[in-house]
Amino acid sequence: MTEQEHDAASGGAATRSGFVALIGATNAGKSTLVNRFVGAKVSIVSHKVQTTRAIVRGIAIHDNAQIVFMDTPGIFKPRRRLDRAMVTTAWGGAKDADFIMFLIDSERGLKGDAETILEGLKEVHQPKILVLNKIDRVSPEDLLKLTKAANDVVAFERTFMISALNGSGCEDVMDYLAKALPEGPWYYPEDQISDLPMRQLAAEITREKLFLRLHQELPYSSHVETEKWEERKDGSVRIEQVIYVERDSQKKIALGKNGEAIKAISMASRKELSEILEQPVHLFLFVKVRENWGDDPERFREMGLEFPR
Ligand SMILES: Nc1nc2c(ncn2[C@@H]2O[C@H](COP(=O)(O)OP(=O)(O)OP(=O)(O)O)[C@@H](O)[C@H]2O)c(=O)[nH]1
Ligand SMILES: [Mg+2]
Repeated sequence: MTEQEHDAASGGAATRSGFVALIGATNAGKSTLVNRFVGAKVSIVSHKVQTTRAIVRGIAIHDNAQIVFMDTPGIFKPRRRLDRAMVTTAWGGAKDADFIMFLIDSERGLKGDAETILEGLKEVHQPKILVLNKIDRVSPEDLLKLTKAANDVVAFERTFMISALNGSGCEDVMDYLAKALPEGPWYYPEDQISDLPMRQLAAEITREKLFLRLHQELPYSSHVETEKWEERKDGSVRIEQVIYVERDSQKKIALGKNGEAIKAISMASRKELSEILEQPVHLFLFVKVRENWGDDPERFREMGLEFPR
């Protein structure tokens, strides 16, 4: 679409566009919110911490604005090399954005990582809004206290109270951003909702199922890559993916007794992939041990992360 056509589509008003980075502690609900704004699943979600590993751009159109939401990894105190890469990436995302959205899990409040991030935000100079999420879990009184405490540290343009899960308050955030972003042409074609290549989204969907199904340290020690993608004449697609783990004992857990775990993960992933792709999917999962993949620059490149030295 040309700029003129955009103008026509938006009733003559000038188009607006920009990048909005979602920053927050891990598990605050950033990915849930991006999916809600976009109206489709572009970023994986789990109840576990450190689900998102690289920046995922989810693209939404609201009124005459194209808003590019940058879902970032949650910020926490890093231990492993992968942790460091994730946290650096999150702050890097903030630097590249026109607008910063600081998302807080209202139930957790400003404890721990959220407080550290708030301090860090003092050094970030783009306009910032505060978004209190999970309001379905807390009292209005606590929300007011939290609003005050956070605004005492950083001058936010506005504070919003939302539930990314049930959608309450989300429209107000979109209304605000659509007006606040700078005038300019749209960055992406109108029908594009994400910049993640399909192969990578498919790997992420499998990683989500792994996070949901497996416990303890395994989700954090694993990594999924799509190795083959073959469109078939009958309209189906054959996808081969490798789940990398670090140790043989982890491979056993990933496979499960009689292969039950891997079967369940594969079924759940295949089901969702065929919904997203709107075609039958044949999914083949392989579990491979690759010691220290968490120190392998190639794996980081695959994930879209810088390799921290
Ligand atoms: N009750 C409630 N739960 C929510 C809400 N928004 C998100 N959640 C839940 O919070 C958990 C974490 O959500 P994610 O979207 O993965 O959080 P995240 O901030 O992207 O987490 P990381 O990627 O690990 O940094 C999931 O179990 C969500 O279902 C909400 O508004 N209310
Ligand atoms: Mg996330």
